[in-house]
Amino acid sequence: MAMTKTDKIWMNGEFVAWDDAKIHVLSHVVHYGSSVFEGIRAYNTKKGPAIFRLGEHIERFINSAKIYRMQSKFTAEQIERACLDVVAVNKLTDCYLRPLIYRGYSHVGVNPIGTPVETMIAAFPWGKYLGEEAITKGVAVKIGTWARMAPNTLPAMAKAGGNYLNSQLLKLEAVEDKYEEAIALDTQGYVSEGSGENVFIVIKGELITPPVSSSILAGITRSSVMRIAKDLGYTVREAVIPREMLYIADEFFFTGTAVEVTPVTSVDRIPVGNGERGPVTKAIQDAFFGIVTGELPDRYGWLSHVPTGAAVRG
Ligand code: PPE
Repeated sequence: MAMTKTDKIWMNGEFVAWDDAKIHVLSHVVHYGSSVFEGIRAYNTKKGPAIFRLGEHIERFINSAKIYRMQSKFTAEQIERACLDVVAVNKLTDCYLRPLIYRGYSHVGVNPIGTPVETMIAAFPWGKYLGEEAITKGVAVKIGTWARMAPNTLPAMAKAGGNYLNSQLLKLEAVEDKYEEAIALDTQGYVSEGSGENVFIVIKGELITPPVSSSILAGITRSSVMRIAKDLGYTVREAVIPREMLYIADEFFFTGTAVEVTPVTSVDRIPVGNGERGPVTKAIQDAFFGIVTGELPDRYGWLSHVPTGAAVRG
């Protein structure tokens, strides 16, 4: 499962060789989880690589940092520019971008005040999140025994490194029990999200997804799918979902940058519908993959094309 290295990583405004992109072991982030991050995909299109919803990702990135009172030295525009550059410099086409703002090295102690706020962006190839067959065949999930963060504990709307300790507990449990993924309930017992994915169910042709008040990350793929589904003529609702609704849904799918749109075909070994990818999920996938790859018109202005050749800096 080793990752594919690329040439350069952007660190605080400079391109650094992949193997030299290091930090000190006493950095605040290593000890206290003080980081916020993004996951963004670029897809190869006929006009070269294009980054999907770059502006929205960087907006959420800056907002996550704001919640933790972290101020990057770089503006949203500079970070967007650096994302385009990091794809171009590494001559990537289909790839995943990982921007991170983190508290660096100055002192040990919880108090983060005075730590340097660092910014980095890496880009590298990343295939299908839950396996090559997941997109068509679907995945088996269980309800995790760990709940998502309670409101007023860790803010779920911030895409913070620390939140992923909860995600790791869920994922470890899923793998241990031979499932592809675990779904977390919120502390009230309602459906929240997967370890790294938002959830949608389809009941009688209507799409339902949990609201932000169910301790979810406000996913950008989630909002894209809501928009696509409405334009395809489906009703889409944000509603609190009781666990048992997952067992009786006609269809169930995940959304996320890494997972894209992936069908869920069983929950706690109970088949969803007939246990295969359903027609609504397929219709959403066709529209989603068509848009991200530029096969369908970019009717929402979601693609940022990566300038190549002379425009590339660094
Ligand atoms: N919820 C969680 C907890 C989450 O981590 C993600 C993305 C989503 C929902 C979907 O959000 P969006 O990507 O904006 O549609 N998870 C990222 C990290 C996955 C990882 O393993 O790392 C991702 O998909 O990039």
